[in-house]
Amino acid sequence: MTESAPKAKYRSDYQTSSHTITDVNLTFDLHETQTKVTAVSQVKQLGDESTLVLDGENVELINMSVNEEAWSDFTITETGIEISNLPQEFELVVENYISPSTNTALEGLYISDGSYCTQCEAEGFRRITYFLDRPDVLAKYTTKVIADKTAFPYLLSNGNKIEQGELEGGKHFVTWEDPHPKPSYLFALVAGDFDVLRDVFKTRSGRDVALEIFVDKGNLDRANHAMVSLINSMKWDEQRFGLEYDLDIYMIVAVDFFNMGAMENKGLNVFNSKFVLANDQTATDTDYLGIEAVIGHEYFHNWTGNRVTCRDWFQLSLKEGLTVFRDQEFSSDLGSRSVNRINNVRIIRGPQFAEDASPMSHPIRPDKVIEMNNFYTLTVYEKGSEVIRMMHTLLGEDKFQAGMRLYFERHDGTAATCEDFVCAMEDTSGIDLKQFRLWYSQSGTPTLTVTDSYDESAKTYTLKVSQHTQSTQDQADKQALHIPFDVELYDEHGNCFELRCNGSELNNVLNVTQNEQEFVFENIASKPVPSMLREFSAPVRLDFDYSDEQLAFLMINAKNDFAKWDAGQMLLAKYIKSNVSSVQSGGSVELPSLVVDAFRGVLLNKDLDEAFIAEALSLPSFNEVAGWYNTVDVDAVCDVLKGIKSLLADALQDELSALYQTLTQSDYSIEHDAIGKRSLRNLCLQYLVNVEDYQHLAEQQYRNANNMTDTIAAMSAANSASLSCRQSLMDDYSEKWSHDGLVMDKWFALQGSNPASNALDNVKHCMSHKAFSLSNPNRTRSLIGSFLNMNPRRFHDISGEGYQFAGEILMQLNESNPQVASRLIDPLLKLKKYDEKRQELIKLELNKLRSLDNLAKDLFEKVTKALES
Ligand code: B3K
Ligand code: ZN
Repeated sequence: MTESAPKAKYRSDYQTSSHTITDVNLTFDLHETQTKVTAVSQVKQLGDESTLVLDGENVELINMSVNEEAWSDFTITETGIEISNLPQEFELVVENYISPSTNTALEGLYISDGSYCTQCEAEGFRRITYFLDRPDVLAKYTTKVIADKTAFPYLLSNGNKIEQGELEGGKHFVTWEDPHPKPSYLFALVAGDFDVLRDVFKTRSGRDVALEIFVDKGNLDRANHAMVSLINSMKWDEQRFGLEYDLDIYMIVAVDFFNMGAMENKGLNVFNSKFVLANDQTATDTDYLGIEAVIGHEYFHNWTGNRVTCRDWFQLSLKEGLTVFRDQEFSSDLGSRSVNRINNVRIIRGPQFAEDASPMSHPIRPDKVIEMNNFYTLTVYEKGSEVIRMMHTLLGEDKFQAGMRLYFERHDGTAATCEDFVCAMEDTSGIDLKQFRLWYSQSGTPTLTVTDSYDESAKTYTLKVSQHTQSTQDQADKQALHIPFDVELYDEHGNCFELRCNGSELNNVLNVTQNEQEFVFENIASKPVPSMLREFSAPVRLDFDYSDEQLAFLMINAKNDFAKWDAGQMLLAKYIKSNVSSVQSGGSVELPSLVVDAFRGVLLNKDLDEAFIAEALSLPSFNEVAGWYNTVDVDAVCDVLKGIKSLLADALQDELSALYQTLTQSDYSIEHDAIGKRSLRNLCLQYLVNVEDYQHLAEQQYRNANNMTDTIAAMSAANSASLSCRQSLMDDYSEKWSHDGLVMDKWFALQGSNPASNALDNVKHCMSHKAFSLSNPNRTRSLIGSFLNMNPRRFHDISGEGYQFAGEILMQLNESNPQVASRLIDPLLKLKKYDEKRQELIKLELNKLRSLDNLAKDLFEKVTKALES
């Protein structure tokens, strides 16, 4: 960077706004390169400062007036405009131009496949007009949109439609009014031609809400599941949280060019089409479940995010952690609680723990930010949700819901802080959360180290628990946290002991609050097997020296599925680690029969759900395993994971193949039971293709599949086992779907994760596929993202070619779409995890980026942190 380095903002520097805007009246005259925006704002000075500093980026000012008088007392700065000599209260009119068609960053107003749409969170509204673009300024919006009537029959914005009409020159207009004051990041506008799926939802108080889902022409047959999910979300929020929708209309628009998943704009959600469009021929079961979760998430934001919003962006987890918790509960109430929990825990133990250990480590409420978009992270979202979940564990459902009610009573219609939320929980429950608050300010992953001892004569069993959080790049000193530690003790018959601990009754959850603590359980008749950190009661690593027999025992006897699964994962972890050491010293991969038999037992257990069995038989990902090591040996870990899979496949082939046959379903349905059967059957296939006799199943399944889940499972099996049929399946699919980018994303993702030695050349070649475009974030993430994140062997190839390729792509994206670039760079930030040679090669690429004279602040923030590590 030759220009001055981007400046950081600190949480501790928060100051209230000098002014507020109570009402804003916007007019958009849409034009590809010269959209005219007129903003009429009612402004009030709040303190002593009379100069008004507005944010603005890439906006071209035409005119300004104050109280109907032309105003020239202003200075345009790098970050906005400073307007001076203003009265206490006034009407400000700003007229400016913006250029949607050249907006490749997809922030502010841009064009997606011919439709206009907006993305304003976090700080995109300033790319529309000069404004107080901060979440604690809440205004009432009225928005008039003008555009050509034929090309853009639908003109949408937040709230209710209050007027529409024809204009000269083939144009028309629609005016929207949103009665709920909101921050600028929740503003939205859409203009285009769509097919619309309509429905009505009757709220529990009897009001009718019009539901409208807008999709590209021809996609109506893919919008149904989104509508069903929306209706389920509205019902669920009424039933479980007592929260009702508050406008007469709820609109969702699906667009193809979108930087993330979706956006909760008031009354007008804009969605990445990936999280709306699905039918059995184009979407997998995972896609269906993803749509349900994201539709739910954005809907739940209406209360947790929109009605109560964030005071400043450092408080992001206030709305995101809480809303993720709500969407996880929604999915768990509608589907399988254990499978949902397993998948959420995998995210924490894999990529979230990796983020904690990376140069980007930060607490769920960050203290220092250069580019806010860089903090929409797994830590803020997923760990943020775990922090809410721990409060839920400590309080129980009833008190937690009472806390929610108090939170809304106190803060509805305002911009609040994380502290406000914790206070509401504390005040309703009477539970002291003083030490618990550290979860908001302390980064990193704590480790709980546990040892046990049994006193035969006293009939007591003691758990010694110590906690330690390693320093992170952002924070050297760590304190002891308040950790809810859920335990259960089993006797040899698999019955649970009643828990009396340190002299009082215990309802499973121990409060770990000190660096070292002892918990003595009384009346324990025989040495128990402990089940610990049940339901993953805190986002920590557990270190306990379980024997193989104890883990195999828990896999059978634990009372809940999550604990069974976790025991299986711990057993696998032991043998992944020991095999990695053995492979490193020239040995081969081996598994004792106890391990194989334990998994055979799970596979044959008729009492278990199929979906659960599939999870129990799934090995941890490379990325999760990498997190167990300071320096990861890429090839050894890949060899071991592959080796274990082959060993299990070989030993269990009869059981796997029998199950594969029995689980065949003739019709496709997205009932949870049917999804579970498919996922177990496809897991069997994934194993079986490692045994020569069964390799034909992949192609057979591909040819016979009547739904996308089975198609992709067949291709994925062929891809990961490098079967000879792989190429012909890939070609067939590409021929069938190359007109549809969204469906091709699955194909691009397989190309990215292809384990073959020529994978990088293939990936480069795929970039000229007619369905690929680097300007589309979904395509980029599918192909390039999966190569960087899901292809450890080829990406980390010691030649450095993978890193160089990443560097080149990042340079292009730095100019066109810094937000997408900044997501993509994450694997390169973890350079310290690899050997010195690889570290040097990665550094080379990071330094090239660092020396660009137009490095976007998104990348600047990450690259500098990584180079400092
Ligand atoms: N609130 C948006 C995310 C905005 C990301 C800005 N870079 C979607 C969500 O979390 O619901
Ligand atoms: Zn969210």
